[in-house]
Parts: sequence; structure tokens; C-alpha cells
Amino acid sequence: MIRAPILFVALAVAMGATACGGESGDDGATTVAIDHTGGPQIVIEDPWSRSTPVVEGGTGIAYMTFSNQGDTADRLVAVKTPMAAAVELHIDEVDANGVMHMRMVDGGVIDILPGETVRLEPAGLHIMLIDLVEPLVEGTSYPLTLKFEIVGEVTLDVPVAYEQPESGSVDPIVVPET
Ligand SMILES: [Cu+2]
Repeated sequence: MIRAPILFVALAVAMGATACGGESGDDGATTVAIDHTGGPQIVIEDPWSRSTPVVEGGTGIAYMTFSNQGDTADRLVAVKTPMAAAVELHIDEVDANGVMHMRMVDGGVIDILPGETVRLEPAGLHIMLIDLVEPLVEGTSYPLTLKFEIVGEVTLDVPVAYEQPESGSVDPIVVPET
């Protein structure tokens, strides 16, 4: 709820700039009819992919962290990139024999509840890039478009590295922006 006053100010300025919408009361204060509190706000941090062998049609994996600083749940429903023919949301799980398997997440979506942080990391949740158009080369980056049910689409630049980059080496992305 801390961001509510900031949103209010931003809105008032925007409406003033278009010279409409805002209504001045007797005390001169601008009132805004729209309530922008209550939605989700997704913060995306530390995206990266491990570099892949130079083979045709291989697979790649993208990791990152999502947190929801808003008041409402949202969910990651789809991912796409020009780098791969298909993208799936996967989770690694250890079976009764101690063998690691990966499978698609239940429902094909990743829920991000208010106040919750969801980490996509090795041996856990991940974004699977299937049938790569070209290998993921260390030191490069590629565009990845995430589609959330409520806050919509956002495209980020995913760095490719051999080891997981230090946290915070990429600026966080906030959707919607405040
Ligand atoms: Cu996978």
C-alpha cells in the first residue's frame, strides 16, 4: 500500500497535462475517480541463461526471479522468443529412485501471489527453450517475452553466461511501472 500515494500523484500530473479529467474542488485539490490500487505488480530480477553447446535444434533454459509487490495474484501464462521454436514452463523433480526429471508445470502456468517471490533456478522451476534456432553463446543476450495474465506482456533481454551472474547485475523490470 506504500505505492498508492505515488500512483495518485503520477495520475494527477498526467491528467493535468492533458487538461481534462481531473476536477478541481472548492479547495483546489484535484480528485481522481480511478482507483489504481489493488492490482498485481510484478518485479522481474536476475534473468539469465546458461550457454549451450553449439548444436542445431538444442534446448536452452532461462532462469529469473519474480516477485509480486501488488495486492492481487497474477500468473505467468506464456513465454516466447525468436531464439526457439517453442517455450514451456518446466519444473525439475526427483522421483522415488532419486532420478531428476523435468515436466511441465501444473496447468502450464506459474502463479505469483501477492507478497510472494518465485525463483526460477537450476533444479527447480525454469523456462525451457525448445528447438533453439541458434545456440546460446556466452556473453550475448536475447529477447524473451513474458505474458502475465493481468499485467500483460513484457520483453526482457536475457544475458547468456556460463555461470549464474551475480544478483543485481541486471536492472529489475517492474510491470506495471510506477
Ligand atoms: Cu525443462
